[in-house]
Amino acid sequence: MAPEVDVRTPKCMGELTQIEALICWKPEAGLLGSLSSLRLIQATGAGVDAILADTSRDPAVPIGRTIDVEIAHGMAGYVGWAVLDHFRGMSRYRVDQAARQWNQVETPSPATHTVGFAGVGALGIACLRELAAQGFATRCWSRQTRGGLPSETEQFTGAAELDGFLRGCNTLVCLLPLTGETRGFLGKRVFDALPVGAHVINVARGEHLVEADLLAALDSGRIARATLDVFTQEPLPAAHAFWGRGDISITPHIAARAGARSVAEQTLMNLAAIRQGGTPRHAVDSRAGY
Ligand code: NDP
Ligand code: OXD
Repeated sequence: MAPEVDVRTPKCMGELTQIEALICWKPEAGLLGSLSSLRLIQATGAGVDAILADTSRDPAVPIGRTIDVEIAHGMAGYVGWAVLDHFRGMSRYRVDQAARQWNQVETPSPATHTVGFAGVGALGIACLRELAAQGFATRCWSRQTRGGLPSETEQFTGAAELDGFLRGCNTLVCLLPLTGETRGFLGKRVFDALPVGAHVINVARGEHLVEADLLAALDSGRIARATLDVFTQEPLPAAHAFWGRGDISITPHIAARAGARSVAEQTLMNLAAIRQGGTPRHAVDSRAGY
């Protein structure tokens, strides 16, 4: 794409002080601090928690997130699948197929089912629009009000409106960034505020979930199902309690990826902007932590 660029790989980094831009997702601890000429950190994806966690990082070096149609479509497709699979009870047809049984079960109207999004940023909005287009009632919760929502979507903001938001979510989708404020968000307090029998989908970060609280909420029947793509420890250890549960669907952090081409394009574009005194696209606010 840009033959003039001197590209280094982890096995062949050369003189570290020559490196001007770093493309990464979970950099080796201390690496950022060793790159004294660094002008841009380009995240290969949307989440930057692992980059911000490197305390050797110079906070003045801007970080750009990679947001593209592939990651947005990937996330909207994954969340759409998870909502529909549970809402339409598709698992029963998989069982019926194995038993060669033909059992038609009436499908409720999606308008009777509310999907709530905790976090309605670059990926949350793509998912919300997809579910609204499928006829589901939608609501979202964020720090500030945002534009571009379908007109029927109910919007809630801030701690004061969290309970009101949760009370109406038949499905809750966590698409918050991982910050000091949001770590452990999916815990007892949130589960207790959801309607009995809700479905919880976590596609954000494993550390949003308090695992013991989820198991207790599933055991008590307060939560009917959880769909989890992200985990505190990845890969999820073979001995982990989640694997054996019929009421938890597990995928190995595959919900969405940005395309390699757009990571390259956005890196080149952002570096050019920085050289001209500008800022990267989808720049991270280091103080807010996302
Ligand atoms: P954005 O940064 O674009 O959006 C974040 C949203 O969360 C905004 O609506 C923001 O509200 C809201 N928010 C942040 N802090 C709070 C808070 N304290 N209280 C209430 N709302 C808050 O995130 P993305 O959409 O790009 O990414 C969402 C998540 O998806 C991230 O955790 C990311 O790591 C994860 N991810 C997972 C992937 C996977 O394959 N599983 C792939 C890609 C991303 P406001 O704008 O008002 O501040
Ligand atoms: C991301 C991810 O942050 O893949 O993009 O989780």
